[in-house]
Parts: sequence; C-alpha cells; structure tokens
Amino acid sequence: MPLYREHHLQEISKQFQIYGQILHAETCKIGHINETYTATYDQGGVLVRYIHQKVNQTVFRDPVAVMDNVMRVTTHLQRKLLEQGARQSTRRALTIVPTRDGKSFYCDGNGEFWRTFVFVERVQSFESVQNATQAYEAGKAFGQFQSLLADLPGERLHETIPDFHNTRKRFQALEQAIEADHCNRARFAAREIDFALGQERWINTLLDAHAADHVPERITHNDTKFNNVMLDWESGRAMCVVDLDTVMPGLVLYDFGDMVRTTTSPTLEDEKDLAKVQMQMPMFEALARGYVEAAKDFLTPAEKGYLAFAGKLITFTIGIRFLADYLTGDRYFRVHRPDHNLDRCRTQFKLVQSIAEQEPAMQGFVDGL
Ligand code: GN1
Ligand code: MG
Repeated sequence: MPLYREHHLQEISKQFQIYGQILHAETCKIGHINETYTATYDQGGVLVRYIHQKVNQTVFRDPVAVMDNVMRVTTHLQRKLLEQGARQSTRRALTIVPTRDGKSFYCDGNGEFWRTFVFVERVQSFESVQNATQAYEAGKAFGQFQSLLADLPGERLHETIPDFHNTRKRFQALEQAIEADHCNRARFAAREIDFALGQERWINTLLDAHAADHVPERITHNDTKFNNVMLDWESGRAMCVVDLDTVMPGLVLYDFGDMVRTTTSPTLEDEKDLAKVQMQMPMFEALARGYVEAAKDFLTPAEKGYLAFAGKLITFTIGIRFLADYLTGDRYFRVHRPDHNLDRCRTQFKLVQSIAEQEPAMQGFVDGL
C-alpha cells in the first residue's frame, strides 16, 4: 500500500473505538466495489485485527442508509446468536466497531465514508467451490442468515440500490448501452448481445410472480456470492456471511440464484475456457439441501418451485450487467485486464445455457426435498 494511504488510514483508525496502536494495514483484494483494508493493532501486547472499509459512493448513493441497515442487521444477528447460546458469536456474524462518538461510520474530510468491523479470525473464503460440502455449507449459511433476519423488528429496511435484481430494468439498461454504444465496443460483443436479447421472454417471471403475490418480499442478502461465505479453517464449516451492504428487502430466490451462479460451476467468475464452465448437479444438490434445510421454517412451496429457475435468472442478470458495463466503458465493476467484463459476461452466459439444459432435473431434485 502506498505510504500516504497508510498515513491516511492511521488517521481514519483513530476515529473508531479501538484501543491500541495500529501497526500495519494491507489492501484486501476481494470484491469489485468497496476498498477494504486489514489492519493489525497492538492491544495490550496482543495483536488484534480489524477491517477498515471505504464505501463506494458511486454504487451506494446513500451511505447513511447503507450503514443504518448494516447496523440494524448486525445488531439483530448478534442478539439472536446470543439468545441461542451460540459460542464465538463475533465469528458467526459481523460486528461493527463504532466511532468514538458512537456512530456506525466516519465521514472524512474528503467526504468519504469509512466503517470498521471486527476481523473474523481463522476463516477463509474461496473464489470457487472446491467440493460439494462447501456448496452445502454456503446454502446453509445464507438460509440461516435469512432465517435469523425474518423477525427483524422495526421499519422496512432501506432499499440501498433500488431495483438491484430487477431483470427487466437491467435488460433495459443493456438495450440503452447497445443503442448508445459509446465506446464502439458492440461489434466485439455481437454474439453476446444476440444471446442476451434472445432471452427476453422469461425475464419477467419472478417480477410477475411477486406482483401477483405468489412470492413474498423478505429480508435478503442480495450478494450471495460464494466468496461472501467465511469458512472455518479447521472444520470447513461456514462461520459467517459478509458483505452486508445490499441487505435489503428482496426475494429469497435472488439470493438462491446467486448461490447457484457462484457455487455450482468449479470455475472462476471470469474463466476464459468456457468448456470448463458447467452447472454440476452434485454441487447443486448439496447447495439446495443446505439451503432448504436452513430455510424450511419459512420457505413456501411457491418459492421452492422457482429455485432452479432463479439460478438461471440471476446468472443471466449478472451476465447482462457485465455486458452493459463492458459496453459503457467499465465504469461500475473494477476490471483487472482488457475485456474483463466481456469475459465475465461470456462465463455467465455459458453457465445460463448449462443451467437451462439441466433445469428440469434441478427442479426435480428440489421438489423431492
Ligand atoms: C459485485 O463487489 P462484489 O464482488 O461483492 C456486485 C454484485 C455482483 C458481483 C459480481 C453492489 O459484488 O451485485 O453480483 O459484483 N455488487 C454490487 O461478481 O453491485
Ligand atoms: Mg458485494
């Protein structure tokens, strides 16, 4: 990390209720949106770590609302875990470290929003799934997360990114990006554009089901990527889920769909060898078992009936977001190489096809659970 940043971070760290001296901090490269640092402190002679994170305000336009949600959610999770007698509750749900004046975030002189979390030790996340046990653990972790939040008291959570998983709106944004073709890139993505536009007939399915009251709104995570599940080093069991910025009202199907997208193919999100990108039934079965076990208390038959479809829908939705971002000049997702968003889009579309081929078998399995 450049020195000036380290200096800046020292200033930031002083704002939070941390006792001890900051020794060093490293950038954490996971995630396409926020800036995250792992900082080590000397606290009474013991090394203790914290996460400092700068909120991306281009993506999260109302960081106060984001932090209001995150605070309510983390407080509730901790309370429920303690009620249940869970051990190591601060490894099982994130804990916000407040500022010295008791706020959940610090706004620095540049108008940047910073927040601090207790670092969860002896856990790790993976960019792709190694085995079916991990898929099971991911399903269970997000199912439990939704279940613990089902009785969150108080008002409806803020919609921090309106229409986040609204496939129709995402589709319209893609159409506009194609039409404008600001960067002259549409010619390099002709096949992907064709594919995307050809899927229109089924993109309203969940929007319609929700409008007709077949599937209810709940409190959902909305970014249930496999790398947002922290697994215990020793046991391999899921300890906690992270990345709570998009926790807001939503459909559980969107959460499950993103789990399917990120746990059922053994590949990375930007795998270039498309032959390797495949929905693998054993992974799906483990994922669905874990999820349905944890969600059985609230999941309705109607919701269950869309689980396989949701995998296809969310994979497609993220795919068109990558494609639109490629066409508009990589302004949303952080990229690490030329054409990165186009590669990510291709990977998603290959997975959509693989899911579509196996959708009846996938749903058949869920129906038997
Ligand atoms: C973004 O930054 P990260 O990886 O947690 C995005 C998700 C996408 C994901 C694709 C707020 O999440 O919606 O599914 O990239 N988050 C936001 O990898 O847009
Ligand atoms: Mg995220």
